[in-house]
Amino acid sequence: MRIHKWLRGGLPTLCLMSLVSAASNSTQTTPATSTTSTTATTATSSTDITSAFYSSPKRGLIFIPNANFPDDNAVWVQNGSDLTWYYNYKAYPSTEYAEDTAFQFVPMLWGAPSSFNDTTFIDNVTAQIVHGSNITHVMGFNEPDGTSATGGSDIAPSDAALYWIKQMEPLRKLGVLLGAPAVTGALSGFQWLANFTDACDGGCTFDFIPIHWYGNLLGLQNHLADVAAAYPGVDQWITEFALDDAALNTTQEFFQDAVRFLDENDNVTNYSYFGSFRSFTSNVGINVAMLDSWGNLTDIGSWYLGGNATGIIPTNTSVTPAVVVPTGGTATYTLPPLATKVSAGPRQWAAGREAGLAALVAVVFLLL
Ligand SMILES: *[C@@H]1O[C@H](CO)[C@@H](O)[C@H](O)[C@H]1NC(C)=O
Ligand SMILES: *[C@@H]1O[C@H](CO)[C@@H](O)[C@H](O)[C@H]1NC(C)=O
Ligand SMILES: *[C@@H]1O[C@H](CO)[C@@H](O)[C@H](O)[C@H]1NC(C)=O
Ligand SMILES: *[C@@H]1O[C@H](CO)[C@@H](O)[C@H](O)[C@H]1NC(C)=O
Ligand SMILES: *[C@@H]1O[C@H](CO)[C@@H](O)[C@H](O)[C@H]1NC(C)=O
Ligand SMILES: *[C@@H]1O[C@H](CO)[C@@H](O)[C@H](O)[C@H]1NC(C)=O
Ligand SMILES: *[C@@H]1O[C@H](CO)[C@@H](O)[C@H](O)[C@H]1NC(C)=O
Ligand SMILES: *[C@@H]1O[C@H](CO)[C@@H](O)[C@H](O)[C@H]1NC(C)=O
Ligand SMILES: *[C@@H]1O[C@H](CO)[C@@H](O)[C@H](O)[C@H]1NC(C)=O
Ligand SMILES: *[C@@H]1O[C@H](CO)[C@@H](O)[C@H](O)[C@H]1NC(C)=O
Ligand SMILES: *[C@@H]1O[C@H](CO)[C@@H](O)[C@H](O)[C@H]1NC(C)=O
Ligand SMILES: CC(=O)N[C@H]1CO[C@H](CO)[C@@H](O)[C@@H]1O
Repeated sequence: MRIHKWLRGGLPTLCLMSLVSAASNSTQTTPATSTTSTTATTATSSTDITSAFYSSPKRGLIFIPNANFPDDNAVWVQNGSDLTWYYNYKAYPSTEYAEDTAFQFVPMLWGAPSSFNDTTFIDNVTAQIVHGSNITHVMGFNEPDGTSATGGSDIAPSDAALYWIKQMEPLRKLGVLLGAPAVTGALSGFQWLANFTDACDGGCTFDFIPIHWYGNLLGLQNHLADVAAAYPGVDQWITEFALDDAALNTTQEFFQDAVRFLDENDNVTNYSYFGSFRSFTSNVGINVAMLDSWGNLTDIGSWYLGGNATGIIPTNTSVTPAVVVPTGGTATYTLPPLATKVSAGPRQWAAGREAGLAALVAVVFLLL
């Protein structure tokens, strides 16, 4: 597990970061997160990075609320974009895309509700369906085996089972397919899911399994094979993945090889790449970014949308926000009584010049 930069540029990207103990380069042969008993995968031989790429209906958007550069929101739904669905870690769609019926929204119960009796999530999702929203899939907790320090929702499996039975399971009666809790790519993820399933005692059903991976191609391949062995026949959605903190050519090679692998893998029905932000705001290295510092699509960004290389190089150049969000305040939110391990009290976010802005974004992110 590594320490990550927090909240640079005010983006709440920390909330999305997976715990990774695998090495972040393509030379490692035994991912630390892989269980050796179930896999004997060798990485598919890497191909040269190609300028022309291709589109895929499996691709979706991780939408990160972006108060500083609102014009960027149009990039992902521009004419020709192959992105068909998105999630935003929330129960309800982002206003930016609320009217876009071609861009399917997938709600998520991000973490523990404010109390066991707080049914805001299921009430809201049910109301959306009743009002005619095209909701066919709903995802469970985001990195419940991870702590808040890395953006995990930090829920005990036994608590999560109670929340699931109350607010997720009933949605299946409305014809909605449920995504399992999206655990981190670390070994603890498998343990957490097994404990969750035990605690559910047959009361929790998932139709697909969201997966997070930060690391190299072989690690991704082994991890997906491990998940397939543990949960055979369950559709896999790779809802966060990237080779973080690597050189640009290595990052691009990973992107193309990983995306080809996911498209060819019949177990994988959907995937969303971690990178829909400007390079200088990234907390996982500038080279993963789909936008440069000014909001132009990088090669990876264009490839992901179904286009060809743009030749735009991501940089670490800091750009002044187009919209300055007022600063000040400390992020707080009500701690759920059933949740464990979460330290109590108001949260102090990252210090530094962006702390106020970051705190505000974090409040919006966590409360809305
Ligand atoms: C790749 O990862 C291995 C194992 O963590 C490490 O020993 C090596 O230094 C890394 N190589 C590069 C080029 O980063
Ligand atoms: C991706 O997810 C959506 C749900 O939002 C689903 O309708 C769609 O069929 C999936 N894409 C593929 C290629 O399976
Ligand atoms: C979108 O792109 C297609 C093909 O390039 C073109 O035929 C169509 O007119 C475009 N639509 C808009 C609204 O720009
Ligand atoms: C939760 O709801 C149950 C059933 O309505 C009720 O008995 C209980 O007092 C409520 N708990 C809280 C903390 O409000
Ligand atoms: C869901 O919650 C959001 C935020 O509170 C609210 O704006 C929206 O109207 C709710 N949707 C429904 C259908 O109740
Ligand atoms: C819902 O979205 C899916 C995926 O985009 C699409 O296949 C389906 O036709 C949509 N259904 C309705 C009723 O709009
Ligand atoms: C899973 O349960 C086992 C047995 O109670 C416990 O030792 C372990 O810490 C739990 N792991 C997680 C990630 O919840
Ligand atoms: C897909 O899942 C099945 C189990 O359902 C597994 O046997 C198979 O190896 C998986 N394929 C890949 C490419 O991981
Ligand atoms: C990336 O560039 C470095 C330096 O030019 C080179 O040594 C390395 O082989 C390249 N890696 C890939 C994957 O192209
Ligand atoms: C990408 O480049 C290829 C080869 O030059 C070309 O055939 C294709 O039309 C291009 N795609 C787009 C979306 O421009
Ligand atoms: C980008 O610049 C910031 C200072 O503005 C620095 O803290 C950070 O380490 C740099 N990131 C990279 C990946 O070079
Ligand atoms: C090469 C390129 O397209 N650069 C553009 C990046 O975005 C800025 C701001 O929108 C434009 O001014 C550049 O022309």
